[in-house]
Amino acid sequence: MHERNLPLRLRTVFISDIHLGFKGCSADLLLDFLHHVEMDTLFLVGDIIDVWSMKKSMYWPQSHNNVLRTILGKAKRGTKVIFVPGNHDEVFRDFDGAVFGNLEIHREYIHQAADGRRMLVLHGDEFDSVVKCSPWLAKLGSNIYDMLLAANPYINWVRRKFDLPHWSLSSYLKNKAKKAVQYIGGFEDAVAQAARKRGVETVVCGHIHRAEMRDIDGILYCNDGDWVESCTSLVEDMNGHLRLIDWPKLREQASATAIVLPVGQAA
Ligand SMILES: [Mn+2]
Repeated sequence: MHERNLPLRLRTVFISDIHLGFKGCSADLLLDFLHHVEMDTLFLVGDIIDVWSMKKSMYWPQSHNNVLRTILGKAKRGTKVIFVPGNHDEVFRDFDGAVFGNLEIHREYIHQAADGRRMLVLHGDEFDSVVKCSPWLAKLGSNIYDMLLAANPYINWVRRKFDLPHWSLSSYLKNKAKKAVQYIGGFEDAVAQAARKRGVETVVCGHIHRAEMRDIDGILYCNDGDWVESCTSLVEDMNGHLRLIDWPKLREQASATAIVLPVGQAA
């Protein structure tokens, strides 16, 4: 099933929140993506290995190994790999500044785009305390929605048995959704504000598993998404144009011979 198209040549690829060692990781799709792209620099923007999850239960299938091997293989063949650890792999933060051939570890990094503009790269968990609201509320809402919907009649049947008032799923979810939107907005604003303070025009982060590229008061906020659910990445082409790639969607749209990048935005 391997197409013979040429790999996409990119200047930079940013991926994060892969969560290797966690059952939810979409390793096969990521491998497919990595086999289709070549880049000068690969940024691993944190939560690459889910050390938290592995401490709870050991899970390490062959495909997760293959992801690491593929990345290290690219480093061996000349790609500069820059690992900016996240909160799930924060043990690697102790290695800030370490250089292993083409692989470097940095707490955060300033990347220079093809047009010379400076891009601050960080994972983003440092802004959880600023936002003061659980990032998982955002995910929770959508994940348990179907489950709750199905359970709703039973929940209310049980509540009636105990003479409890009727519980409204829709108002519960409305509240959750509102909190999720507040959280995401607060997070994005906090990241953009930090970038402004640092004197850069562009910031790249991950952490909240929500791909985004938009202007926030003059700062270009980029979030490369995740490889648990959305399977997204941020890429910079040879001219310094930035694009978000939704790999499953792009794969579906691709012709038999070529994968064409979506129209991008100047970095
Ligand atoms: Mn994270």
